[in-house]
Amino acid sequence: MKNTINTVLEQDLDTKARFNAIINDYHNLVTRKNEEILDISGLFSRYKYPIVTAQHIPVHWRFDLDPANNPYGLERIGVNATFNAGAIRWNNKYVICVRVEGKDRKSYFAFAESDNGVDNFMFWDKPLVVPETENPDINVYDMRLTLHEDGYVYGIFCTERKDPNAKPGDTSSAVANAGIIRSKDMVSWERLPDLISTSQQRNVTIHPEFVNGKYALYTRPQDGFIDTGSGGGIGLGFVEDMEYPEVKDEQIINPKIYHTIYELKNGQGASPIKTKEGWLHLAHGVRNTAAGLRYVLYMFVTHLEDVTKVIHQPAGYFMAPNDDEIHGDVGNVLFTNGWIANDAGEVFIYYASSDTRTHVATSSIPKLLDYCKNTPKDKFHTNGSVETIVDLIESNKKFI
Ligand code: M1P
Repeated sequence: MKNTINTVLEQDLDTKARFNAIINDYHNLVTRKNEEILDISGLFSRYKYPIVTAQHIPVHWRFDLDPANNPYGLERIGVNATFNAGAIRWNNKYVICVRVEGKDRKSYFAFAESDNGVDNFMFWDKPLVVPETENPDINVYDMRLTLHEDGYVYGIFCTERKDPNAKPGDTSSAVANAGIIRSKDMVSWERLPDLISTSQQRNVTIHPEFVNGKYALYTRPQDGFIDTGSGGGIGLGFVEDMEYPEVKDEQIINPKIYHTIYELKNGQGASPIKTKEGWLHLAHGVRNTAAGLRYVLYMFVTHLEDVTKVIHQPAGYFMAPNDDEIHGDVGNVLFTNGWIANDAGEVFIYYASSDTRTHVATSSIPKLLDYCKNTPKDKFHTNGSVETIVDLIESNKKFI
């Protein structure tokens, strides 16, 4: 996949000319028009170019542009990947909060905005300095942005720290939890306590409305840092006060299930979108293969009044990595934690491929509802799938 336009590599330039060429390449990249590619399924369109790659990170975040300090014009602070972006419609712009991972493996958040949601994303002036709790975050990632009816925009992300119970010499064990910030202007952010629950957590986001007067949070309880173990599934729990975010009455509303695309684990994407016919959810499902884990995206709809109740769930995946998307830092992964429905009912799905780059796919609320309501359900056994196909063939006989 060609991510950038590297004229600078084709030339032998002095330092100043090199910087000019780098800036010129950057300008061409961030102003390039994207091109819609219709998917044969009719469910969504992909776009030719990823919307954010490592090369989209502003030049002055990466290079010391003073030739006196940097006579060879070298990149000083490299970027490894730009992925798993939260998203929100804000001040008439499509705003994404990108997980930028440096070459040092640390992730941080950087906001970027676009007028049309599919190209020309420009980063705000600086990355976000996330306010800390008394227990500093070692790594942060995968922000979900949600405008709640209480008037705050909540940013819920994964905060990762070394496992305090790791044995001496174990330099890998970590603990994941949900960190929470909120803002009324998307500029100054207040850090709230981390989620208080009975397990490790990742993929947490807040329902945009109160449910019976309480905050409702989608959770993903897990026994360990990677394995969900006996826990897992997409949960829903209730919090009375976000300043003391203790999750109560957590229940699994969308479990992991044997021999499905969410057999090993799953996780809510961004907060659900309200429609006249229910809450539209986009999530990721994971299964294990001989080649490692495979992450795909799937959808379901919950009841407008009873948000714990799944009322529609198509069998199988909605989107899976295509031939380009399958490659990257962590291959065979599509992941989403941001989407935007605009006033016209168009839906912009921000997804990342293989923990490397960020893309957009577009669809619409009517199409997604039709997909969720009318795609056959999973019958969880092979003959059930064949019966479904045979039924379709029979009903199509009058058309062929
Ligand atoms: O590497 C794939 C994804 O793995 C994790 O997701 P989950 O907790 O569902 O397994 C996250 O680290 C995510 O950032 C990453 O994209």
